[in-house]
Amino acid sequence: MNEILASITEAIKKGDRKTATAQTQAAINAQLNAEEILGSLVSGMDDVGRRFKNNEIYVPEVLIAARAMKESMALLKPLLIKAGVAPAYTAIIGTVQGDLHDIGKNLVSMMWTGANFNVIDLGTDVAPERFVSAVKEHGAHLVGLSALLTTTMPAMKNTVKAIRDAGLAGVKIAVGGAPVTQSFADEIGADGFSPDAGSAVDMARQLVGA
Ligand code: B1M
Repeated sequence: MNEILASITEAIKKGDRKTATAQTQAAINAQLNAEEILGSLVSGMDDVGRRFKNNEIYVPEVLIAARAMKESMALLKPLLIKAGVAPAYTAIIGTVQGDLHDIGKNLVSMMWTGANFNVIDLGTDVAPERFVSAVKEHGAHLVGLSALLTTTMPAMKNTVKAIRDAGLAGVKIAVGGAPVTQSFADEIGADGFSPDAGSAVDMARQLVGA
């Protein structure tokens, strides 16, 4: 692998924002292929996700790596647009109605962005109809629902039902959050469940067939 690309991956893994952005700029100046530069960034975030899933690192390290990724992506974005490289998949994410917890949802959003999904984050306390209209508006492939309260788990069920009732057959629904389990996900008819933001990337890729 090209030395600059390898150093970008290493910098993201370490959450080293300065090196990540400097090396991304160096790769751009050296006219390296935009998709390969993107690949080096995604590969760094993949490693962050794997270590988070294995409890080798914790939330602060993920946030620091995601910030390095975000700033490097900002440099790369004009080049990706020029080269016509767009994320292949769009995901809508939000915390369900009645629930204001967003720390875990934001981590999943960052990890999906790091895996090169186009993520539309609807925020917290999102009504089922808003999820439905966002899926239609953006032609989403995936919807991610987060719930942190046992009292808002029924809202997750209602949201899955609203999306199914809207006849959005192609869209996959992923759920997660501290009280959510695989058996609850099965019960409400979700397509996927993951217990953490690292596994949420594997789940998302699997659901959309990436
Ligand atoms: Co709240 N709260 N809270 N709270 N809060 C909990 C969740 C609680 C367990 C605390 C407790 O009692 N021990 C409890 C819920 C009990 C229950 O329902 N079983 C609780 C309660 C009761 C409440 C209030 C009702 C308190 C009150 O007002 N009486 C109230 C509700 C407000 C509302 O939402 N309507 C409330 C309010 C708040 C704050 C606003 C103060 C704040 C939220 C700030 C914010 O999010 N911006 C807050 C916080 C911070 C917590 C705790 C302390 C931490 C939650 C958190 O961010 N964890 C929490 C207790 C605890 O967990 N120790 C608690 C870190 C985060 C990284 O983990 O969100 O689980 P988590 O996300 C993980 C996974 O779950 C998964 O990946 C993430 C990363 O690995 N994941 C997904 C999450 N979403 C996913 C989606 C996926 C896939 C994976 O696919 C789409």
